[in-house]
Amino acid sequence: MGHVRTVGRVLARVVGALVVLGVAAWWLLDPGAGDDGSGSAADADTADAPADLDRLVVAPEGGEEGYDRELFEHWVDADGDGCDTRCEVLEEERRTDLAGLPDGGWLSLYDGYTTDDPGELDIDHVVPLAEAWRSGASDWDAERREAFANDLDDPRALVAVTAATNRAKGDRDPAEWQPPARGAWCWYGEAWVATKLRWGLTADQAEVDALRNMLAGC
Ligand SMILES: [Ca+2]
Ligand SMILES: [Ca+2]
Repeated sequence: MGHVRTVGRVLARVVGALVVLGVAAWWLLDPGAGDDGSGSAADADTADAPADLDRLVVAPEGGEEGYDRELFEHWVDADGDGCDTRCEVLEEERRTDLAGLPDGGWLSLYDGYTTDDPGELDIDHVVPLAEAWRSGASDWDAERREAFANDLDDPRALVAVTAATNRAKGDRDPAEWQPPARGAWCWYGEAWVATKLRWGLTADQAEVDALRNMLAGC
C-alpha cells in the first residue's frame, strides 16, 4: 500500500506541475487574457490597428450606379446651435500650439500645412461618400447617409485639410491615394479602418493590402 501511496503522491505532483505549466503557457500565449480591457485610448489607437484591420469584411467594391453626392445631405446643423458640421469640425480642430500662429490655426494632417485661414481648408470625409456608396452605403436610407456625412461622434471621421489635398484625394481609397505626409499614414490608416468598422462598410482586397502596408510599424 505504501508503494501505491508513493505513486499517488508522485502523480499528484506531476499533475500539479502540469497545471502550473498549462497556466503559464496559456498566459504566455495570450498575455492579455487576464486584462480587463480598460487599456488607455492611446494603447487602443496603436496596438489594436492590425487586429482592427482584420475585422474588416473584405468584398469587391460595388459600382457607382445610382450614386449622387447630393444623396448624402451634408453640412447640416444637427444640434441647431448655428454651427454646421463644417463649422463644428473647424472649431474642434483649431489649435493654439502651432508655430507662428499664436492666435490659433489649423494643421492639415495630410500635407503638414498650417494656416489661420479656414478658407484654405476643406472638411474631408476620411472615407469618401462615393467610397462609402461602393462599400455598403448604397443600401442605406437617407437618414443614415446624412448621419454618415455629418459624423461628429468620432473625430477621425471628418478632418480639416488643405483644399488641394482634399481634391487630389477625391473619392480614392488607400490603394489609390495616400496622404503625401508620410507621418500621417498611421493616423490615416487607423481613421479609415475605424470609420469603415463603425459604419459596417466593406473593404476591397487592394484596399486592405494598402492599409496593411500603411499601418506596418504603427
Ligand atoms: Ca451645430
Ligand atoms: Ca475601396
